Amino acid sequence: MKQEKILVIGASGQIGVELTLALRKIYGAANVVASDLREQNALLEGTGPYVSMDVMNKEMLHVQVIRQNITQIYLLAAILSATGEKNPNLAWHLNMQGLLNVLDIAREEKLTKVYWPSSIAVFGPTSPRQMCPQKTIIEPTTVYGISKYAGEFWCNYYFMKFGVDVRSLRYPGLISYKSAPGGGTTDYAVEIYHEALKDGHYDCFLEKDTYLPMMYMPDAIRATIELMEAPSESIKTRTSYNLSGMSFSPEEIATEIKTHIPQFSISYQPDYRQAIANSWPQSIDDSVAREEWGWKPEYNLAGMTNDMLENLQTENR
Ligand code: NAD
Ligand code: AKB
Repeated sequence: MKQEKILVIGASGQIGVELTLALRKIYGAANVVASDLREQNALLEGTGPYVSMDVMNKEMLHVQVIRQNITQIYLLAAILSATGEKNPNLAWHLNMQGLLNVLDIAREEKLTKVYWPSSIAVFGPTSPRQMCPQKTIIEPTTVYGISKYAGEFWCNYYFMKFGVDVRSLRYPGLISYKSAPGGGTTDYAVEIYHEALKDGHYDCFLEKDTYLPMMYMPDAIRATIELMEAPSESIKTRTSYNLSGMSFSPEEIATEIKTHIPQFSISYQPDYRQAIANSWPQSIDDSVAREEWGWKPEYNLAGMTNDMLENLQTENR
């Protein structure tokens, strides 16, 4: 069997750090090259190779792929929903051109696999709000959602036309303690744990009853690796798979935190991110992922809260 050599692009981000570390455990540190626009990352330091690189520079990317004998790419560099609404042109440009650069190189260099995440942000106000199905009305109203939906069809196109084995998940909002989130609407569900431990109070930028689909990072990393390791014939969806973990509101996560920190309090000051959250479904039907490659989440709100607080407290000690 050919030894895989993986390039993770956007490795210094919220998902990238944990995915790089998980891939290094499976494939060996030397076989997973981390790369990012950022010069370095303290959490990745000393764990394996790291190159500073801009995914928009196709020539540089191509040279790295050839020089490092790369066989797989995980593309995580993107601008997320909240930052995207502040700078729509930049979000569209990076989210589209970055993906097209990777897909072209994957085709030319006959890479074995490519991973590229989509998001629940593909759905818009006309999609079903509860248990939003894999195939439904999809009319996104954010530039981030538009770029993800277009990206899904580029992935499908490169698979159908050129046989590029590109796989994708529509992640919900991801919650983690290792690396900070990078400008999304669901970021409140990470900030709230930090603020609960630091100040005992959190001023939330969403209304208390804003339900959104969410997932704890260990489930997201496992889903990504399980998808990428599934036999090609099981992957029948070449746009992107719905993926579900849990759904909760700011009020519910605050109540769960109070079972650990009784004095914790929350207030609500909704801002522009409320409109983004209101345009997304409250829960996701991921039955196609469950049927086609056996997806099953492990964490619920209580299990995640236990783990988040325990790990953040250990880090602060
Ligand atoms: P992030 O913002 O935390 O990380 C993105 C990384 O990409 C950053 O380290 C940034 O420095 C890097 N980057 C930006 N521009 C670059 C460029 N031109 N060249 C190279 N690197 C560049 O994002 P994340 O939360 O880790 O998300 C990763 C992917 O997962 C994105 O495609 C995002 O849309 C998707 N996603 C994330 C979530 C979530 O909740 N975190 C949910 C759904 C989908
Ligand atoms: C965001 O809020 O933009 C991301 C996402 C759901 O894609 N977390």
